[in-house]
Amino acid sequence: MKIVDAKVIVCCPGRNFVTLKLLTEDGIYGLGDATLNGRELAVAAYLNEHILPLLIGRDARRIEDTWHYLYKGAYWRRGPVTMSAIAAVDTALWDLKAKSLGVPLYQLLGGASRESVLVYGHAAGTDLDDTVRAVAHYAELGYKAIRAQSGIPGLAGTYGVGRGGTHYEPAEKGAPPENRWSTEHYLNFVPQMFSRLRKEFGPSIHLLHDAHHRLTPIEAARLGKELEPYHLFWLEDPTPAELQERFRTIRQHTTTPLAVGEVFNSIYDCQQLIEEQLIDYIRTSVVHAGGITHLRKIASLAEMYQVRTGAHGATDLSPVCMAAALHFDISVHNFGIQEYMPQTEETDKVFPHSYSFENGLMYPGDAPGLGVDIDESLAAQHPYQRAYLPINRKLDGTMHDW
Ligand code: KDG
Ligand code: MG
Repeated sequence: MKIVDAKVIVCCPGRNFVTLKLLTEDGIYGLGDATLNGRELAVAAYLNEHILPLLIGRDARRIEDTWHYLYKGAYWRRGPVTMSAIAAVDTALWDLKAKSLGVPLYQLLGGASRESVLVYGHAAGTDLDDTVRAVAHYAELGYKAIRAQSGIPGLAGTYGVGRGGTHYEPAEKGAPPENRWSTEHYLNFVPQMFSRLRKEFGPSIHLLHDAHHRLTPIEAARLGKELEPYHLFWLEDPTPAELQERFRTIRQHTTTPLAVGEVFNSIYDCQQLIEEQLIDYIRTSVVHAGGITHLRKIASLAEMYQVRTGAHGATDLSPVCMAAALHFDISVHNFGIQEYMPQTEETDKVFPHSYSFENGLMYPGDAPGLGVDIDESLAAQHPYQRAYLPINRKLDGTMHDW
């Protein structure tokens, strides 16, 4: 099953996506997501210039060997660009192999460990009342787990809160927008928000919150402690995680479960967090953490330490990644939850797929492979548009963590 053709498709059906398509001599093709939000063309160039020439003529069935060939062979290890490029190849090879055998991918990953995949949706409001309405809307849609974000009194705008709708887009066209931030305002507000949400929605619904890496460990410890009465499913990215031992401080002070890892690209980014049981959920994704092959190794390490998975699934991860995530989620034993932000209609048309959502749960479907395709002629009608994630400054203008 030799690879005879490989191409990188960059398109922007509302937002940018980078997709790898590998074709074999048998006429079967596989897809992999290579989207790195705000740095898309770096991965496209890495694939085009450095990886695709190595793939032509290789045996598409040798998934593990190809992973190490690209990882060890490059000499330069890790990093989001390299690992997203490797992930795209890896995902496309898994898709190809499952298609060639005529089975949905999860059958090659050990088969189904569960009947469905629990997902969480994003409710966000401009203020507390608006956030209550947004959570009610998601509850009506059937979500059993809801991430709640809100505009903060005293701050002009907050990342993750869409303008006049239930969805937000992580990146914006043109120069990076700038947000202003005050930890004091934020810490004073968030416990009030969850107090109100528990009063309105009762104890059963799972509530989650993302702090977007903006706190120091001791501030995060305070927040975790003050949120304890509201029993969050998780508090996400309380502090930047380059220094994994920083989580010891948070952990010593609070029983609020912690979730980290959407920016990680390797098992070495979370080894200490997992082995010291400093977190409860690992959020690495198929696209940014080296593909299904590497993600399974992270999940296996996590399983030994009772850490569960909770993969990143914002709209900057394409439907190809979502499909791969769902096959991973349904098969891996220590699955916890999957993030899900529905894509726009335009995006769903470019990437027709067999996965589905019903009543707060998702299903990868039983089509062979990933069960996702790309309509290349439609994709060509949506050319790339440069876009950036916003940046975050304190009230006095100092650049702050995201
Ligand atoms: O590209 C970055 C976004 O995907 C990220 O900011 C979204 O934090 C996020 C999340 O939890 O989905
Ligand atoms: Mg996040």
